[in-house]
Amino acid sequence: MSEEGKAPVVAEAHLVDTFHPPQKMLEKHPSKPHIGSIEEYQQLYKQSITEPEKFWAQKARELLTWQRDFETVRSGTLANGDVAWFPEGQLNAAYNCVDRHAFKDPNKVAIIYEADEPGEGRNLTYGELLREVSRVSYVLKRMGVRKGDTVAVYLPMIPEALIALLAITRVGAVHSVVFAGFSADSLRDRVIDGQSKVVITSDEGKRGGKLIGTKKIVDDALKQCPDVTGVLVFKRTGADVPFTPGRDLWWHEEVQKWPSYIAPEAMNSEDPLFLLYTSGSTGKPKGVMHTTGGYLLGAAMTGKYVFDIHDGDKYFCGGDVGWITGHTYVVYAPLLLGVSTVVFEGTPAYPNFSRYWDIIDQHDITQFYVAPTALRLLKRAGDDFVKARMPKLRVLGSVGEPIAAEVWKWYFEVVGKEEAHVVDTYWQTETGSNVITPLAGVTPTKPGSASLPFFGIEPAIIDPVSGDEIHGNDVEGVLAFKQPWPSMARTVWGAHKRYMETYLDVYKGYYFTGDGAGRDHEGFYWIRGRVDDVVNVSGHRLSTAEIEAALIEHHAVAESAVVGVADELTGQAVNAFVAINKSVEASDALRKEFILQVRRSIGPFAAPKAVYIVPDLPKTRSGKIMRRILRKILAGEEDQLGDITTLSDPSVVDKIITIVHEAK
Ligand code: 6R9
Repeated sequence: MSEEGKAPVVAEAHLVDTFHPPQKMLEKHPSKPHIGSIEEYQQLYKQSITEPEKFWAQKARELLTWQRDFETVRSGTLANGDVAWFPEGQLNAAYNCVDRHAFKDPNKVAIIYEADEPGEGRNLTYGELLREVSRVSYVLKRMGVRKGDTVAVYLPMIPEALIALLAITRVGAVHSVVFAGFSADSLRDRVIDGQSKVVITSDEGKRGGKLIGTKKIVDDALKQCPDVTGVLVFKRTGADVPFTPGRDLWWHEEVQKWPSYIAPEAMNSEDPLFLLYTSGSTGKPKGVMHTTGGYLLGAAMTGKYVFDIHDGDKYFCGGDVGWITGHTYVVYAPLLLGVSTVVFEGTPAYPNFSRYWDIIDQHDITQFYVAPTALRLLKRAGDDFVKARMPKLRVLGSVGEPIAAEVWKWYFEVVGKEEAHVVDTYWQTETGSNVITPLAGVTPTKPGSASLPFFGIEPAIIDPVSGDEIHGNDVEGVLAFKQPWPSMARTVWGAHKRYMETYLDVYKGYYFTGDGAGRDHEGFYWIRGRVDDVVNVSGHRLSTAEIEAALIEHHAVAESAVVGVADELTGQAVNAFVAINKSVEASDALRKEFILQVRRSIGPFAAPKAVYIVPDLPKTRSGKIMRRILRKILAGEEDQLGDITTLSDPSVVDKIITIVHEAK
C-alpha cells in the first residue's frame, strides 16, 4: 500500500480504512478532475438540494442540445407520482449521442468493438455511426415504425445493438431491450406487454466461444405474438436460419437501399425513451419506463462526474445492453459525452482470464466498469492473469451488488496498481443512473461503502417498522429518496398503480428503493441488500416469485419456495424447495427437470443452484410460506428458527433439515 493511496485511518470506531483518490491517478490525468475537491462537491451538492431547479437547468443546457428550450425545470411530486422534467423542452437522443459529435469530428472513434474472438473486432467513428443509424432509421420507418411505437431488441453485444437503439430513438420510437439470455417465453411476455410491433435480432450470437440461437428463440417467442409485423435480422455468424417471408428482413440487404442521413425526430422531454423489464418482489416483470430529457441528463451527468469522463477518454463498461448498466454506461453516458465506448461481445474468461485486462491495455482504456461477480471470478483465477500494464486506467467502477472489502482491495491493488480510483456505484434500473456513489478523483472511499449521494439525491434512512425517517448519523434502516431527480423512472408500463404501490406509496413523499442501508458516523452509506423477495445472482435481479411461478408450470410440482443464499462466486444463489405431487417419485432426474423448467421459462441465468424435494413447505396456519425458516436451514442456523409452533405442521421442519443435510 503506497502512502499516497492510503489516508490515515479516520473511521477508527468502525475500523475501516479510508482511501483518498490516489496521487498517481491525478498525475496521469490528462488535465484534472472536473471537480477540484471534496469541498467543491459538498458545495455543489448543497446547491443541487436547496436550489434543484437552478442547478439542473444549468446542467441540462450545458450537457444536452435542445431543439426547443424548456421553461419549466421540474413539476409534480413524489407523493403524486407525476414528476416531469423540462416539460416544454424538445430534443432527440440520437442527435445528442451521435450527430453533434459527428459534425465536430466525424473521424473520432465512437465504438470500439471487441468481438468474442480476440482480434476480430473493429472501430466505428462518429461519422460512420451517424450513417449507419440513419439507414436503420429509414428501414424502421419502412417497416411501419412510427413515433411512440415500441420496438423490441434481442441482440448480442455487437455494435448493431447500439445502432439499433439509436435508430429507434432517432425516429421517435421506444426501445425495449430484452437480454439475449432470456428464454423464448420471457421474450414473448415482454414483447406482448410492451406492445412491440417490430423485433430486431441476429441470426445467432457468439459468446465465450459458444453460439446462441437468437433468431430461433425469436421465432419461438413470436408464435404467440400476432401483433409483431416485422423482424429485422442482423447477420452475425452466417448460420442458416429459417426466414418468414413478409415478416423477416435482412439488416444488410435493407440498409443498402437508403441514404446515409435522415433528420432526427424532435421529441418532448417527457416522451418515453425506453422500457426495460426488471424483476420485482411479486408477479410478472415490470416494464420500467424512462423518459427522454431527464434520463439523458442523468446519464451525461454521472458519466462526467462519477467517472470523470474527459474528451479523448476511452470508456469500457462490461455490462450487457440487456441490463440497465449497458443502457446507461455502454450506450448513453459515453456517447452523450462524445468519447469512445467499448462494445464487448465476449466473457471475462474467454479465451482466458486475462481478457478484460488485455482489452484495457490494448485500447488504452481510461475507465473500466464491471460487477463484483466478475471480479470475484477473476480474483479466484489468480493474480498471474493480471499481467497487462494498463497505463491509462484512472477509474475502476463497481456496480450491481455490494463489493466485499477483499475484492475491493484486489481491484485497487492488483488491477489498478494503486493508480486508479475505485468507485462503488449504487443505483437501480428505476433510478436510471448512479445515485449513491463516489466521484472519481474527488470522494474519499471506504471499501464496501457506496459513499455519498450524487447531485440532486437526498437520501433518507427510514425505520421499516414505524415508517419514520431516522435522522442523524450511525443509523440503520431502509433506503429512500426525498426529492425527485431527473433520471428517475416515470411509471411501470401499463401499470401506473403498481408503480405507485412499489415505489411511492410505501412511504408517502419518498421514493422507496427496496434496499436496506446504513449511514455511518461520517454520513457514508452502506448498502445492505434487498429487503424484499428479490435475489441478486451475479448482479442479475431475479424475483423469487417469478422462479416459483416457473416451477409450478411443471406437472409434478405441487408447490415451491425459492430463496436466495449467500454464494462465494455469484453473491447470492437460487435454491428451490419443491413439494411434488403425490403420484410422482422424487429422483435426480426430476430435480434436473425442474432446473430445466426454470431455464426454459426464464433463462439459464435464473436456474436454481440446488433443488430440494420436500414433503411439504413450512407454512403458517393462514397458508403463508415461511421462507425465513428455509433461509435459516440453508445457512445452518437450525438453532435460530424461532417459534415454529405457529406453523400449520411444525414437523415438516425436521424433515426439511434432514433432506438439506443429506444433500450437502
Ligand atoms: C444498476 C443495477 C438494482 C439492485 C439494487 C441493489 C443492488 C446495485 C449496488 C447494489 C450494493 C452497489 N445494487 N448496485 N448493491 N452496492 N453498488 O444493478 O440495477 O439490476 O435494477 O439492480 O442491485 O440491491 O436495488 P438493477
